[in-house]
Amino acid sequence: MGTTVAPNLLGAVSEARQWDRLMQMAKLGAIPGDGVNRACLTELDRQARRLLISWAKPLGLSVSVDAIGNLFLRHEGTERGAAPVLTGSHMDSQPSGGRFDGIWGVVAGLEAVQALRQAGIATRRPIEVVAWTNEEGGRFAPGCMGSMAYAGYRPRDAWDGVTDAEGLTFGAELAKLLASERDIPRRGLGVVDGPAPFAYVECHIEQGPRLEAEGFDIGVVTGIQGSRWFVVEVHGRSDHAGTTPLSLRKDAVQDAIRAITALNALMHDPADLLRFTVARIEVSPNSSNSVAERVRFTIDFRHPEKEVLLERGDAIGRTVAAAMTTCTATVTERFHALPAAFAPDVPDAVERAARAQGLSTLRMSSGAFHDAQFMVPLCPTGMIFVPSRGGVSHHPSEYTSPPQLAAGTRTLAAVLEDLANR
Ligand code: HGY
Ligand code: MN
Ligand code: MN
Repeated sequence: MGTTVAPNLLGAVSEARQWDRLMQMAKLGAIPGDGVNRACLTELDRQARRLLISWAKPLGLSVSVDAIGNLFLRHEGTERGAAPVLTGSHMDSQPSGGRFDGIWGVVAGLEAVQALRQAGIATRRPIEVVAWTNEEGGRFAPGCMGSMAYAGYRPRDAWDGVTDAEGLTFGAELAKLLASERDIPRRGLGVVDGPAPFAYVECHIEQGPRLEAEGFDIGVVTGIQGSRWFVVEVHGRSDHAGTTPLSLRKDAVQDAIRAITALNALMHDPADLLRFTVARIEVSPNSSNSVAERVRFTIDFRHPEKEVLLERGDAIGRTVAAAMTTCTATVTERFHALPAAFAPDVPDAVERAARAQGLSTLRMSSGAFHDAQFMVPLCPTGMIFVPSRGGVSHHPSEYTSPPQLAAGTRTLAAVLEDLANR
């Protein structure tokens, strides 16, 4: 156990050390406007993992990696064989992301464990800090591959053939990462190869406006809305833009527009609860004077109610087919995560820990998806939110202040001490 340097656990959490680590991580993939572009399984991702390990090893934490690249930092408990308490998040970012989405949850987990050790607090259960592979799904769709494989929700090799914009496959890029980490001990894959964790708690920025607008310090997350991702491919025929009469065209762009318009009608929600996003559209041959032969566009559809998620989501295929006039279309579902509700154990522990520190708390659900939702079937699960300035995320200007982040990490430290001694 590290030398006892702090009178108590909360005093051992260092706002400055945490902020400094986040700013070091933000340099790996820095983009203008204080943003970060650090896609999973890239050289930048490998550098970020090595930086995290360089902070963990001097603390005496043991480092391991599993078959899908999830990275674990383990703090031993007095009862080595006890099921561990798991905390963490993801290190990959959106292409035009911020300095806190995901990475704060990993750095906060390390900070909380370091504080426990510096305060000389032993825990009965081991605590493991995890960095999940590919939560964002930006480079390789879908997101949450690491946590889905860990939870046995999908086979480890389910996405090996998925390609990125350069045509590189997830399987090949994962193999490259694992080869670069040959020096790191391997471990089994979650509940596929071993027992479930005792509990899971994840720190994450809110990525929405409520905590700031309503003046709360900590979000006690009670659940996560459902998400479904689809890819639509519209197939037409490329023709000369100057010579081909409209009556003979099979214009994939025009039919894709009809499909998106019809989908907007399908997804209309006067209550503005439903989230329907088309944000990636690829056209080929993508030349101004050749009629488009193919359009590929993504759908990100979310809703807090399972019935709506299933009913509207299952109507996407026939809505697209009905919109075709001269082209054909295929619709493929890439991600299917039903709404997840957290059992009271961990949210109650979060609320208790925050209030004991005089922090104000708001019970709320998450509009963003998180790795936590795949932990729900395995063990008591919860999340700790801190405010996002202006509710902004997935943007370089994403911001949460050092004191706000430290309040979240002190809450995490208290929750980990509580859960790891149950
Ligand atoms: O898209 C999401 O909800 C998450 O931020 N990756
Ligand atoms: Mn995230
Ligand atoms: Mn994100």
